[in-house]
Amino acid sequence: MIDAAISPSLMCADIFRLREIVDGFEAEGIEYLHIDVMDGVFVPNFCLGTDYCRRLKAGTAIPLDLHLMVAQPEKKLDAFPVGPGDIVSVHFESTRRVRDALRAVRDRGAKPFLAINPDTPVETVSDCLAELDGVLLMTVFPGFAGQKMVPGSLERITALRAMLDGAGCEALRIEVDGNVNYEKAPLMRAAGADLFVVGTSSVLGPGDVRENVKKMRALLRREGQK
Ligand code: S6P
Ligand code: MG
Repeated sequence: MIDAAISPSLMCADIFRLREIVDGFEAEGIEYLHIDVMDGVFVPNFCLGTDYCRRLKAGTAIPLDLHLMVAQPEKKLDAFPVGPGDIVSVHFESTRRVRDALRAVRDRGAKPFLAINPDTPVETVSDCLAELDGVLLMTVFPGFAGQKMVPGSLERITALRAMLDGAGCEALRIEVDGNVNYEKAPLMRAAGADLFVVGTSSVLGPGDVRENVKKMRALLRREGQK
């Protein structure tokens, strides 16, 4: 079982407290910072952009976990400051050249992940396994924070893990994104997820951010030891 890691979704972080929040993440050993990039085309919303990523990269050593919800991401990668250690997820549904997009991520030294929407069959990833470091399995439809998990998501995690393991890809991560709360995260972990995007439902919801991280870690650790 791959070690569990946490990737807080910065679109859910109060911009007026961002420095303090990122300092807290550094102190807690957070593995990645999840950045939602939305172009108003692939999803009906606009979100964090290139300047935000550059400022973040300059201000912290925590690797970026870039979630590109943009049309034709292969044409836009150069605008983002990604390199070794960072994750870049491109959506299967966002381009007809998804393999080119994944290779472009690898060419920049970053880790290519394939993101799939809740209504995209998990088998879709099987064509791209050689290009991947992981799969971002959406547990909500992309575009907005604060949604409820789409029913059937746990079963999809189980099916994807079985498919990856069956193909000899035990080292490929499964990242889950959407409504990762304290109740569902252990269930997602038990189903085979290992990278958890946490937002308004947990770590960036009510309460102290560092205490919330500790609580989430304890829940994931307990589940991982079963
Ligand atoms: C949604 C986006 C996500 C959200 C995250 C928010 O399009 O990709 O990363 O920011 O899911 O967390 P929560 O707990 O509000 O669902
Ligand atoms: Mg996201």
